[in-house]
Amino acid sequence: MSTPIPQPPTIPFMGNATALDRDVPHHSFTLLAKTYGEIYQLDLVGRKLICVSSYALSNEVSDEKRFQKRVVGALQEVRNLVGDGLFTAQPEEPNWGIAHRLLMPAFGTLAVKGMMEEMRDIANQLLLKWERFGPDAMIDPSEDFTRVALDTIAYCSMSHRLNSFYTEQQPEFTVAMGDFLSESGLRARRPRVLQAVMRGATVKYEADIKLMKKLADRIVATRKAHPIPKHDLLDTMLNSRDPKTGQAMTEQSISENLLTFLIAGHETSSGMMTFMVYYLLKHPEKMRKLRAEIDEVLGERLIQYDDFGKLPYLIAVMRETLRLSSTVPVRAVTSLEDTTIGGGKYAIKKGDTITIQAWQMQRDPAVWGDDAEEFEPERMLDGKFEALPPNAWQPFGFGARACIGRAFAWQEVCLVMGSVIQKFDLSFVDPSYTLQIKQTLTVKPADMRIRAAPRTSGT
Ligand code: MNH
Repeated sequence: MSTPIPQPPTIPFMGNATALDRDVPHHSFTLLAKTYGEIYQLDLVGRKLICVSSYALSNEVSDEKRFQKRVVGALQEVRNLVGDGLFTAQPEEPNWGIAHRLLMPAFGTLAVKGMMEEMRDIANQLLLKWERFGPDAMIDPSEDFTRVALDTIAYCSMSHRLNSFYTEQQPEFTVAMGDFLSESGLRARRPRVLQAVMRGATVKYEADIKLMKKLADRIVATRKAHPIPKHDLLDTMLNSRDPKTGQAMTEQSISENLLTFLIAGHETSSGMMTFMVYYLLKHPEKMRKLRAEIDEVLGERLIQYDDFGKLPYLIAVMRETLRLSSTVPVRAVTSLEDTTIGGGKYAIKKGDTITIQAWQMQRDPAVWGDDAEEFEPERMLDGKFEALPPNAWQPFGFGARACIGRAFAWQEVCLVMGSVIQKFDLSFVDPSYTLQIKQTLTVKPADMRIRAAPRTSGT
């Protein structure tokens, strides 16, 4: 006999929609997990959503033979811009397979290694800015890491310079993308009748989409007309064929995937770097340990690709940051059959949507012990990390639909954060700052301000 899945009390017409915080639904999911435990379900204006928070259940629904990614909610709205691009394609859409097979090698470790100097070009812009602004400047790390991440992905994928570091405000394109992502989230949670009267928001939403599409289409068209002797991702998409079907990507699909990289490749990495600064500043002894490792390996010379393998504590800090604060906080799958999970305990219907709550799952004491809530990079050192149970650390998703940009993000964060810690003494402007969250498609720290004092040698 299965047990009913707990559900908070519903309100007529609204179901549980009012249980979710308008601006930061992430807070509500945390609260609901505290109240209802490893599993609960919500009725979101006619749509049933099952949420799992424990490691055991998350691991079970990470079985691709039984469950498959489903694009729902905010991600469904993001399709308004990027259609069936890699991130937002439904599993049955053929463009996913074509783009996936064609792009996997282009995002492989070796290919990404070849992007090192382009990544450095952009990273240097951040380092120079902080150095020149000096120790008294008040820095919004989230903004500057967004500049780094977005400029890096644009430069590496399509050799286009967004030049975000050369304007005081974020460039028009960045603003349009941020607003588009926030509004996509809001649209997903708005009842239809309300959406219909949101005229102003819709006009702005459509204008943002148009602006971004125009840039991507222009970049593709320009490259087609004027090829350059460079093998970036755009070149791969224009000139390779899917090894399985022999098909080329259509121009529309190329443009939608370029925008996909920009979306998927900037908030995720920039949020991760901002969380990393937060955790290191909250734990000065971990910062000292990381600093000592970097000083010993690098001294004052430039960080190189080969150094990443010699900085195990840096890697552990990165892993631990993503465990506690996955910037993609939820993933959705659907069941391929009527089934049960939890050893027969909970009945699941074919087609039910289940979300994996990464923040809860990656703090499950059953895996991480009593100090699961603590920032403890030591538990992520090589050896221990490999010995974790399957899917216990899953900030990049899983299976066929796992993150294609993982090697890219890893290299970028190693380079940027390794250099930042090497060159600056960071501090909070307000030492009593506690973590606030901003949510769009991803989550990141909000309202955090830091200072970055260039280190004089020997400190
Ligand atoms: Mn990324 C998919 C997290 C950096 C491009 N990414 C995913 C998924 C997660 C994820 C989780 C799976 C989502 C789902 O199941 O619905 N991604 C991250 C994190 C970082 C990240 C935590 C950085 C830190 N991602 C990047 C970068 C790029 C990128 C950088 C691009 C250059 N990610 C993608 C794409 C997909 C994806 C594309 C979709 C892959 C697919 O479905 O085939």
